[in-house]
Amino acid sequence: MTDNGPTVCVHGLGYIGLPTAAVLANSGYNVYGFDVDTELQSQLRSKDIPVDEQDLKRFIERALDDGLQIVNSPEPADFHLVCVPTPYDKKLNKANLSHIGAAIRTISNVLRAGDTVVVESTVPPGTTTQRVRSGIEESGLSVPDDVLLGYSPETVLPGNTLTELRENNRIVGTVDNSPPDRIVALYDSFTSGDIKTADATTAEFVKLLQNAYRDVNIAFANELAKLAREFDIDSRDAISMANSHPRVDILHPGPGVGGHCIPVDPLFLSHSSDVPMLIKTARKINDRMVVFVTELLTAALGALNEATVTILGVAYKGGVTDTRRSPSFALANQLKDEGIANVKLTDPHVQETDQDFEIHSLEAGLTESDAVVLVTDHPEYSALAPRMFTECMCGRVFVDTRGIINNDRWEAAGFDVHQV
Ligand code: SAJ
Repeated sequence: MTDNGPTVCVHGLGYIGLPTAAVLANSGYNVYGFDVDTELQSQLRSKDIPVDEQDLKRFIERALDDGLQIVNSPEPADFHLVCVPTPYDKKLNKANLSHIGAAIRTISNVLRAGDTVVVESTVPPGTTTQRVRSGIEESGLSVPDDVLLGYSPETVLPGNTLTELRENNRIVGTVDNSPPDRIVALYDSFTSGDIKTADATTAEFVKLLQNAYRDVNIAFANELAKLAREFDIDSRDAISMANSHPRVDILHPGPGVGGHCIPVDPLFLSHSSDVPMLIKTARKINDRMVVFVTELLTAALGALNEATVTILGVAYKGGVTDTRRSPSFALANQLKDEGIANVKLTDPHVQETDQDFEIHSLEAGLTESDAVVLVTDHPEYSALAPRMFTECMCGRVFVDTRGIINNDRWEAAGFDVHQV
């Protein structure tokens, strides 16, 4: 830490807060990192960094060596960045903002006139201007006269965090149209992307519609995959040809949409409004892809109840270890509901999960299996050779929901291959 540079306290050291704290420390700020999880605090102090992107892990290690301080409680700072989770509460059918509320309360304890508070967590439009503002004002300081309050969403792609943190464009929104310059300068210190300014509610809305856009685009691709099957057409060839048009850019069909952002954020837009139809339908289409995959499997296998099915991949997408809302679990549950006797999950990057499923090695997963369903587009799966499969499995059905295996090769090895 330098003695008199500006100070930042980052609240929430998850997959966004921790990298952001590290890049700010690397850009000359004195940075405190605070998380309510005391175990995480001590883990980080002893450089045990729960991050699987190697470049990012090394970068955070260096930042910790160079002065990023993990603190037991929030410190006074010129900037407070709020990067806490905002999960969707299924029962109440709305965003759970309790972590934001708690963060604002602890920030208020150390907040001084002249400080800046920026929310990065994904929130329903209006949260910063209403709930966050009133939380801050309970401290006796007023927004924006005493405290500059803004919202700036993170947009990094898990798997490519460090690069996207440094290169993506950003939006900075402020409350009551207050001048955003201080917040812009903070982000400008580490991003080469453009920084656009707006009001805080627009910035919140933009974050949600980016993820809703992706969800809708994937739902379109998934609907096309289902339609293509009716015409006995390869959906991926068709989409790729359609995308050669200069104004068409359809994403890839698959087993459904996982992760903790894209399946959730559209709900933040739609839960309290009657307007969304497309956004809600896209959610349904993507969630129901596991039913389509089950239909493909049923058609190939005939009777399901005695079958053993192996699911290749538990991570929500290729190259990551994150299993949150992975379509693999939804599919495994769907297959069990359909009466499949034995569903085995396997993943080279995942050893255990918080779900009620054992994770097998590839070999154990394939043993005595009637069919495999490739769910995660891990790079190593596209290079799989049929040999271990033919040696271990008793059946020869392969459903590839990602279109990444070489059909000819697997068909030549005796497999009945089906693609989404
Ligand atoms: N998927 C498809 N077909 C595709 C692309 C993705 O089925 O063509 C699936 C993936 O397999 C995965 C899910 O969608 O299950 C989501 O993966 P993703 O790579 O599209 O996105 P995330 O959830 O890893 O990250 C998204 C990104 N948002 C956008 O691209 C608009 C990221 O930039 C955000 O920062 C992140 O959400 C977030 O934190 O909001």
